[in-house]
Amino acid sequence: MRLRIGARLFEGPGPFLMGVVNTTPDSFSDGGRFLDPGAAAAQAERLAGEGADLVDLGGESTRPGAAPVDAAEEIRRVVPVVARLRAGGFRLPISVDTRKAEVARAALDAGADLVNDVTGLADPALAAVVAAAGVPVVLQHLRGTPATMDAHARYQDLLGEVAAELRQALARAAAAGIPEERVILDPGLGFAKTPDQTVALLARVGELRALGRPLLVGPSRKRFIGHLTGAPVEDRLPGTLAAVTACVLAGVELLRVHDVAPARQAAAVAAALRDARGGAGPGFG
Ligand code: HH2
Repeated sequence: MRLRIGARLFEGPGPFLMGVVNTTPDSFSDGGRFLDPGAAAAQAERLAGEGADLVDLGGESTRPGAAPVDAAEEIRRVVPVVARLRAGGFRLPISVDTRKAEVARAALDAGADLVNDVTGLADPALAAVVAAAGVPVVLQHLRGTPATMDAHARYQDLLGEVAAELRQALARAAAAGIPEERVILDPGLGFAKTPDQTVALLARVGELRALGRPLLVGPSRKRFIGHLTGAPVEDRLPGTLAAVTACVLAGVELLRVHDVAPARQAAAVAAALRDARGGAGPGFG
């Protein structure tokens, strides 16, 4: 990949790690821990120290069935954290995880560098904000909304339909004036996918490289790991690291994780294996 995000040029196969900080009361794994802006900023600094390449700040949980948050409340949660980090000289690019134009605008004004939209620019107003700011954007695959997505997990051809819908998201971006060179694509693990579908998608994620854009994948602590292992959310790090390894071997450039230090180690070993065999392959073997 070759993409400037804030002050940093991301170049090469990576993998690069996006550390997650949720300033929410109800996120599925870290809800309630970083609601205070000082605690959230401290967590971002901690993840930077663990080797994150950028951080992703979210003020609304997108877990299935999560209660929606209005824009003013989401701004109140996220923007003080961005402002505090920038005032303190935080050196990493900051991503804002939002599907709302007003939140993106306020976070970008406060110093965020990237918009991470789990809806893949379903809202033209958000596309317009991204286009006007000239920032890069993550377009994630989703059907419906986080509240309704579980009902939309029906596919004849899972990989083909996800790829086609990511192409539609790219077209929405282009129509809004966002050049393809600024787009990162994400298949959206667990978003409008059952655990079995998530595993099936992960097994073939490398095929999405044919879309021609850098890939971001977020396996961290997700439901499919619990489904496969019975592990509760707080015990899903080993499963997360297995998924990180699979992604790196398949050529995924960016991983969104809560546990940066362990993911850094897994990603380093996986990247060495990938490179020793001459690069990413279609499978993992
Ligand atoms: N997953 C979550 C949130 N945002 N963004 C992208 N691009 N890809 C993902 O897979 C992704 C995402 C869900 O995880 P988390 O932020 O930990 O939980 P919650 O949505 O409950 O805040």
